[in-house]
Amino acid sequence: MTTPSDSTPLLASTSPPIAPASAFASLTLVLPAYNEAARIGPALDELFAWLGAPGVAATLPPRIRALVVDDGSTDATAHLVLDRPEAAVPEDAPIRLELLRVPHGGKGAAVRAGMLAGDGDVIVFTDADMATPPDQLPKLLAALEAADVALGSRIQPDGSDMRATQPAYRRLLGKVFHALASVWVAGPVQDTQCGFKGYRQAAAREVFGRQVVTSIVFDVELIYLARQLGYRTAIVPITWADRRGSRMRPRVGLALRVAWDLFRIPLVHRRVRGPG
Ligand SMILES: Nc1nc2c(ncn2[C@@H]2O[C@H](COP(=O)(O)OP(=O)(O)O)[C@@H](O)[C@H]2O)c(=O)[nH]1
Ligand SMILES: [Mg+2]
Repeated sequence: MTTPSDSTPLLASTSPPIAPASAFASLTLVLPAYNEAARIGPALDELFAWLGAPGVAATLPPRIRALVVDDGSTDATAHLVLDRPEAAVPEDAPIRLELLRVPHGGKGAAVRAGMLAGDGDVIVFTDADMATPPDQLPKLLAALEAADVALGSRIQPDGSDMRATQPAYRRLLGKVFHALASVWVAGPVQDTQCGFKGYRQAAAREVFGRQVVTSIVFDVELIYLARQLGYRTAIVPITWADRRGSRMRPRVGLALRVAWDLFRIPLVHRRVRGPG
């Protein structure tokens, strides 16, 4: 005779694990891209392969928009995006690829344009080279169920640092930058520069509506604004791997711009205060 307690483990082991559905109805994934013809094809292959993998859709919001923001690429980036099958599906398809073209203004300006154009309940930006693999998205979405802002972090709970895959000069520049940013602007956030951050829509409208910095310092400004506005902010450890073909070139002009932008953030936003 089979008792209920005998049959329970059998049932559990033959059923697929049921992953929790997302609490959100829609997601916009903003992908800034500038002259990315060499990298955007494989990166979008990786993204859409993951989104279409068995079991993945059930864990994500039912409506997903991937929004590539191209600010005047002079190569085939825009064509490569528009020619993809995911861009040719109907407007109301569950998963769709879109292109937003804006005047050239740098990564910060492109991200701002995408974050303000995105209509998802949650809006996430991520580097178009997929340095953060798409399978990290559920971690960010889960964090946003209890937070307004979720910041990807390449530093793991055990202290190991995914930025170890970067070239040595980038790690050194990163340390100098962090020392300046943490004292003056960013406070306790350890990895300000991770290109993987998510916002509930209302927080995105508020924060990106106030963003003025368009250089690589814009990430620090976002953290500063979220703090001033009193948003609940989650730090989300994610896996990450440096991808070849970085567009960042360390130059004197860039260093001066970074110093100036860091300096002015608290001054520009000195009157920004959250409710209460
Ligand atoms: N739209 C836009 N995207 C940019 C610009 N500069 C960098 N990006 C994007 O920002 C992301 C990260 O750039 P990447 O060169 O990989 O920088 P790194 O990973 O920090 O070395 C990529 O998706 C780039 O295409 C820019 O001027 N405009
Ligand atoms: Mg990169």
